[in-house]
Amino acid sequence: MNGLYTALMCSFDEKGNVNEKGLREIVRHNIDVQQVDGLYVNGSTGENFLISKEQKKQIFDVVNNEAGNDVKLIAQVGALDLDEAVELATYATDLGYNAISAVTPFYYKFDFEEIKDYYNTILDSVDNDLIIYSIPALTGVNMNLEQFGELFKNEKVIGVKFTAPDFFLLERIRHAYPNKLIFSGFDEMLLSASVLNVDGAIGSTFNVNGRRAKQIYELAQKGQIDEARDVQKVTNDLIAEILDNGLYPTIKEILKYKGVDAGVCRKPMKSLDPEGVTNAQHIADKHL
Ligand code: NGF
Repeated sequence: MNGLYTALMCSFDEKGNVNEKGLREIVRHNIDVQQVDGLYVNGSTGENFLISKEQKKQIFDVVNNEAGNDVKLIAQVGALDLDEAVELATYATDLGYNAISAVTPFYYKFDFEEIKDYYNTILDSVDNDLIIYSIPALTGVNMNLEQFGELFKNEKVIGVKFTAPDFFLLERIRHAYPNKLIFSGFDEMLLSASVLNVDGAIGSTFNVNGRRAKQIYELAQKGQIDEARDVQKVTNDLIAEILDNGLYPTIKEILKYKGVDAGVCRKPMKSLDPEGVTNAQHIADKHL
């Protein structure tokens, strides 16, 4: 399961429906042009928390059908409705997804026993491996080394998608659990995470900048740190401008500019105004 995974965007039409043709184009663009090793489906970048259970299933289907066996597939199934999480985990597993992933339960202040029960409940119901999705900035859930260790005791928990700027904790997890997979989650920090020997990365900007991300990761693995730093610098020039203009709508606009029918974001996420569209096109011309 090592390697670089795109946190896959989904194409929606103006009414918020999944645009299947556009979604297929995004999948192909990531496989054929960005040449990533895998796709992380229905994560934050896929606007997972803005869509219905039926749409999540529809997206799992379409991506699986388009990608076939070309790349590895991870299905993010985490949901506050634990029955839904179990249903989605079963659905994606039956489709043949290589692993599932689940965001830590959020909004309510769950204690650690509740978080552990959430993961074990999902895993008891499916014959698949799971990657914890830890993203404290969005969930407010900050787990420590011991708590990760407690979740890792379940052998079906094979790793973590670590989306946090805490390199102390990242190094401690790497050192303590050499056999678990760690995926770096912040694209702008990929080199720093790669130096700490992560097993791969999952990122939103890989939808448009996947080849450079792979270069950073591979150069770091070979110990070519100066070269990797140069590619991270160019990457961060791009990411800084994408973040300034609005993360997901700008990535969609860049995809559209490249001929990929990426559609619009689901409300209440805003679309870009005409000035934002022009900015996105300038960003693409300048950096891609
Ligand atoms: O979009 C976010 C929110 N994080 C992504 C990524 O960690 C999310 C990251 O690539 C993800 O993998 C998913 O869709 O589930 C950032 O967009 C990127 O580093 C720019 O900051 O924090």
